[in-house]
Amino acid sequence: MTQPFWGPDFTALAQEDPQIADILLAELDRQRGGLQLIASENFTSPAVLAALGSTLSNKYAEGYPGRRYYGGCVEVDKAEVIGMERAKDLFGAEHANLQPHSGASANIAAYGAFVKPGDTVLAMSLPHGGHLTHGSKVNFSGKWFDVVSYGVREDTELIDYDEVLALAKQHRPKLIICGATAYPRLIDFAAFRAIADEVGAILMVDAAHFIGLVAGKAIPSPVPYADVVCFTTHKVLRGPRGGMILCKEEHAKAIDKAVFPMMQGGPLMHAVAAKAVALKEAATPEYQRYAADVIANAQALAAGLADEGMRPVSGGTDTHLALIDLQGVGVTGAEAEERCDAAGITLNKNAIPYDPNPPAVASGIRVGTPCVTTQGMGVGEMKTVASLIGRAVRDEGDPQSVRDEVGELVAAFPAYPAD
Ligand code: DSN
Repeated sequence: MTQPFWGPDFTALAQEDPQIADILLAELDRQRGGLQLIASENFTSPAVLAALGSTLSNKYAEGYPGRRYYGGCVEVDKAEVIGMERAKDLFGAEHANLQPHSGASANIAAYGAFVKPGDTVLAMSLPHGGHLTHGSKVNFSGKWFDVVSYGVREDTELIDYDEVLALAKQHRPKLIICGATAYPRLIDFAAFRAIADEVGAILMVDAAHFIGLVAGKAIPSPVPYADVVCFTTHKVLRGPRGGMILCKEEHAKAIDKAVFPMMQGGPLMHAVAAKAVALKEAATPEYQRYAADVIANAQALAAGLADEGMRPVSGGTDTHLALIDLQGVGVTGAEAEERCDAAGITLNKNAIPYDPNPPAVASGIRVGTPCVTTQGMGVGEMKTVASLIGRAVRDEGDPQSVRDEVGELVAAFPAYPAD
C-alpha cells in the first residue's frame, strides 16, 4: 500500500494556514497541559484520528451500503458494513446504524421512528440529570412533544421507579426514555422495560454517557431490554465525535428511514470509518481493563472529594462520573469551574437535584475519569487530583501553585505521548 499523502503531520496545514495550525497545536498543548475531567470527553486514539482526517471526508454516500444515491461508494460501503458488524458483535445487537452525526441527531431519529408531534413522551428531567433532548422546553423535544418528566427522590437522589410507573400509568406515553448526563448510578433497565410493557410504550435508552462502560463489560447492558439504544461515540467509548443507534431487527427499517432521509442527508463517511476503528479497539481485553479502571478511578475521585468536604450526590458513583454538591464549602458551581480553570483543571459546573441556584450558576460540579484513565492514571493519582480540586475550589493560596502541580502530574502521564 502506498503511503497516503495526507500522513499525520502538520506541515501542509502549517504552510497553507498557519493561523488554524497554531490553534490545533495550542489545543493539543491545552489537552496535554491540564487535567481533563469533563465526564463526556476522552482522548481518542491516533488510529481514530487518522480515519477522521482521511479522504473519506470527500465522499457523498446518501443511503446505505449497496443502496446509495451516488456512484463510487464501493470503498465507503465496506467501511460502513465493517462498522455495523463490529457494533452488532460488540453489543449483541440485532441492528446498528452508524450514520447519526451526533447524540442529539441519534435521538431525533429515534423520536422520528416512534412518535409524532404532539405524542406523549416520559423522560428524565434535565435538572435531575437528564438531557436537553429529553424534553427541555428550549429543545425540539420539548417543543414538538408532550413531555412528562420524572426525577430522583430528594432523600436518596436515586431514580424513583415508583414515580416512573405512576407517571407512565397516568399519562400513557408512547415513548419512555431512560439515560442521563449527570446521574452517577446504574439504571435498572429491567425495571424500565417492565414499566414500558405495562403501558405499551417503546423503551429508548440514551446510553451516550455509559455505552463505553457497556462495551468494556464493566456495567450491565441496556441492549437486551431496550427497543432502541442511542448514544454518542466520543465519550468513554473513545471514538470520534458522533452518534450511533442500536435496535431490534423489527425496528431496523423505521430507524434507518428516520436517520436518512428523514433527519439527515449524506453521512460523514470519515466519521463512520473512525467509529468502526473505535469499535475494534473497544472489543479488546485492554479496553475492558480500561473501562473497569475508569469506574475505579471515578469512585476514588468521589471519595477523595468527599474527604475534601465536597459531597458526592447519592453518596458516590457506579460509573465514570461523580456529581459533587459544593454547598458544604460555600462555593457555587460557576465559581468552582472558573477557579479550577485558572488552575489548569477542566471540569463543568452542574445542577444538582433540587438545586436552589439557576443552571448558569449551579450548586455543583461534574467530574469524570475517561481522560485521566486513558492517560494511565490510577486510584493513587485520584487522591492527588481530589486534593488539587479541593485547593482550587476553596481558592486557597495562589492558583499558579496548583497549576504547577497539575503540570507535574500530567507530565508524568502524557496524553498523546510523543513516542
Ligand atoms: N454535552 C454532553 C455532556 O457533557 O454530557 C451531553 O450531550
